[in-house]
Amino acid sequence: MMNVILFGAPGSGKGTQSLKIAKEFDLMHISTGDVLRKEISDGTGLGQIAKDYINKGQLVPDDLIVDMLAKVLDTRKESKGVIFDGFPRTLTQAESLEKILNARKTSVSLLIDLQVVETELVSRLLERGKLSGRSDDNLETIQSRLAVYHKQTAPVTDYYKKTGKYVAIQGTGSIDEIFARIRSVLAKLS
Ligand code: B4P
Repeated sequence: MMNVILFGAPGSGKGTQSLKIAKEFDLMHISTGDVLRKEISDGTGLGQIAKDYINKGQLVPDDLIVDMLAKVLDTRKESKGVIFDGFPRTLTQAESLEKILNARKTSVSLLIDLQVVETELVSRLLERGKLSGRSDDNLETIQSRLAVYHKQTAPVTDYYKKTGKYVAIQGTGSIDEIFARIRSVLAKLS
């Protein structure tokens, strides 16, 4: 199985590129951000809790996210692998993912780190905010999301660097140019 983590700061293009990767390589796409937004729009208990964290640009607590991810994985078993979009975002989540996948007799194949300079991240998210109506795409929340990313999420890369499952890809240029870079890395895996 090919289990790929698409990693990067908010606005780095994870959601955008994950859709293309899932289609090209026939992988299940799991975006924890999308699952949380669905929980919010469905008005579930988890959604009620998640809403406050998302609106402040903070991470939803690990135990809630890990349970949610395990459930999503088990509802969609048939695929050649998974593209994890926006997960793991903390070291605890990375350790939990390993256990969850090991229990299902599989493991992470690779983490792809999409690298984009901060000015570009902010301008992409502000641009999306004009159309998306997303409650977290405003300047104050974006700044908080970026600070959380540097403090809690960026250290996750060390976990994968140690096991040789890390590759950095330049995340600027056209969407198709970036996808071509990702595809050439994944083609070697599949
Ligand atoms: P996410 O939904 O994952 O939001 P994100 O980090 O902003 O990335 P997204 O995938 O949406 O954006 P993309 O870079 O594709 O998370 C939202 C919130 O949910 C988090 O802040 C957190 O509170 C919570 N959450 C989610 N997962 C969690 C977890 N595991 N643990 C705890 N909490 C969690 O694209 C951004 C914009 O750039 C788009 O408009 C796109 O069109 C544009 N774009 C993409 N590529 C481009 C390119 N090459 N050139 C120009 N624009 C481009």
